[in-house]
Amino acid sequence: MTQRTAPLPAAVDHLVIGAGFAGLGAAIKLAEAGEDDFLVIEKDGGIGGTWRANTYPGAACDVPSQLYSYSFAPNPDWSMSFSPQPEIEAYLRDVAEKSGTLDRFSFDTELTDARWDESDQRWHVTTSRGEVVAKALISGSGGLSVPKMPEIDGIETFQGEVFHSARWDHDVDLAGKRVAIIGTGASSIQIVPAIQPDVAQLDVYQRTAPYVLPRNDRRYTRLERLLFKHVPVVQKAYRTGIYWARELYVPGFVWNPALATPAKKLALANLAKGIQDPELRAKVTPTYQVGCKRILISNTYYPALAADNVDLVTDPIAKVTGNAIVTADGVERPIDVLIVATGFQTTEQPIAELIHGRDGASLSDVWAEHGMASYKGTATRGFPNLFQVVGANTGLGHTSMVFMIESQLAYIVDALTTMRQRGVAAVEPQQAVQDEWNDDIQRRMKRTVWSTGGCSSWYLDAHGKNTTLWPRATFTFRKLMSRFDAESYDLAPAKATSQHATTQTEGASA
Ligand code: N01
Repeated sequence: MTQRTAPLPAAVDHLVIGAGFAGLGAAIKLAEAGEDDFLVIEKDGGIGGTWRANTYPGAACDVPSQLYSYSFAPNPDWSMSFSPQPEIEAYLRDVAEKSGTLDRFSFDTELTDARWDESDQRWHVTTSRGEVVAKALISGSGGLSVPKMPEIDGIETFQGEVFHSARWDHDVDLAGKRVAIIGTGASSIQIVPAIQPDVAQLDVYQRTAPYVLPRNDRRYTRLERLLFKHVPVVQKAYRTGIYWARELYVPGFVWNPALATPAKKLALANLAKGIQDPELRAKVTPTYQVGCKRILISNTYYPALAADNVDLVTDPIAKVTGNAIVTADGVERPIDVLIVATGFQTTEQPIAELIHGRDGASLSDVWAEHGMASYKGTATRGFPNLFQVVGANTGLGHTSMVFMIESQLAYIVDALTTMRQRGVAAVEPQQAVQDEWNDDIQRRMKRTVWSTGGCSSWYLDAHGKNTTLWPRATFTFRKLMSRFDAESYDLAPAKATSQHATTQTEGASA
C-alpha cells in the first residue's frame, strides 16, 4: 500500500532519511521535542523500512517483539513471542498514524545526493522528487537495506526466475518447482522450512554452517494479552526480563568466548534433534566459535533440511548456466527458480557514496582507507550536522536494534535542542575525540569472538576490521548517549552571510 506523500518543501530544519524504525522514531522524537520543522524522505512507498522490504515466506523477527518495539509505544496485541513480519510492519504503520507525524513523510522520494555547503551552513540535498535545503541531516537509512548479489560466473545467464530474499517476487509460484537457495544465514533459515513443503525439490547451497538455537516461540494467551493491555507494568516486566536475558550473551561475545559454551551445547542439541543422518549432521556442524557469526534460531530449519525433497550442497558453486547450478565437483543440478539469500551490503553502505562533507569528499571516500569510523556511531568529522542512526559500530548480534536506535535518537534530539538553545549553527566532532572513540572500540574488538572465533562474517570489512558491531553492553551505550556532550564537538556560530542561519539564530535568542 502506498501512503499519502508530503510535498517537498524548499527548506526544512531537519531532513530525515528513511521511514523504518530509525526514521519514524526520529520523526516522533523531533515532534515531541518541539523541533517541528522536519521532513522524512523515504525511497519506498510507505512506512516500515526493512520490515516492509523483507516479505519472504517465514519472515519473522528473531528478537521477541516485547523488546523489538519502541519503549514509548508498547503493543499489547502481539500475537506471538517472535512476531511475523506483517505484524511488525503493521505495528510501525499504526505507530506512525497515531503519532500524528505522517503528514511529514515524503514517500517514493530517494536521496540521490547530499552536500554540505559551508557558506550557508546547510545540507543541499537532491532527491528523486526535487531539492531540499536542510540545517541537519538525520540518516536512518538502515544497515541492512541494500541487497548483496553474489558474484557467480554466469548468474546473469540464468533463464528461470531469480530474485534476492529481500526482494521476494510474489508473482512466482514455487509449487512443484525445482528451487535452489544460495546462503544459509538468518533469511535463508526462515525461507527453507517455509517453502520446503510446497516445492518439488529444494537445493540449499551452504558455504558456512550457522549455529541454530531452538526458537522458544509461542502464541500469547488471551490472559497475557489482556494483562498487557490493562496492566501495562506486566508488559514492561516481560520487556525487562527479555532485555536482561539477551544481555547475558555479551560476556561470551566480548570478553571470553568460553562463556558462550552453553549456547553452543544448546545449538548442537537442536541439530542432533532435527537431523538423524550422520552425514548431513556433519555437514551442518559449524567449525568456528559460537557467536562469531550471528546465532540463528529455528525449530524447523534442521527438520526441513532432513526432508526427502531437500539436498544440502556444500561443494562450492562453480557457475550458473541457463537452467542449472554447477558445483566445483562438476555436478550440475537443474532448477527452475534461484533464490539468492546472500545478505546485504553492510560495511560499504551505498548511501555513504551520496553524502559529501565540507571538503566535497563523500563518506565513502573518507572511509575508503580505514573503514567506517564516526563518533559514537552517530557524527563524523568533516560532515557537520550529519547524524547517522545505526552508524559505524552500533550493530548488535544478540538483542534489539530498537534499543540502540532509541539511545541514538535521544542523543541526536539533545544535540539539536542544544544547538537551538545556544544559537549554534553547526556541530561536528573533534578529530581527536573521534579517533579516541574508534581506537577504544578497535582495542576492545581484538578480544571479541567476532575477531577470535575463526570465521568470516558480514561484521567485518574488506580489511578484516569490525566496523559494524558494538563491543560492549547495550546499557553502556545507552549511558554514553544519554546527553549530547557538546564539549567533544566544534561548535560553529551562524555566519553573518547565511540568511537561513541568521533567521535561525534570531529565532533562538528571541
Ligand atoms: O544474510 P547473511 P541474511 N556464495 O549475510 C552466503 C538480519 N536478519 O539476509 O556465511 C555462496 O547473514 C553466506 O555464506 P557465508 C540479521 O542481522 C534478521 O541471511 O558468508 N554463499 C551466508 O550463508 C542477519 O544477520 C532476521 O559463508 C554466499 C548467506 O549467504 C542479517 O539480516 C532475518 C555467497 C548470507 O547470510 C543478514 O541476514 C533475516 C556466495 N557468493 C535477516 N555470498 C531476523 O530477525 C554470501 N553467501 C529473523
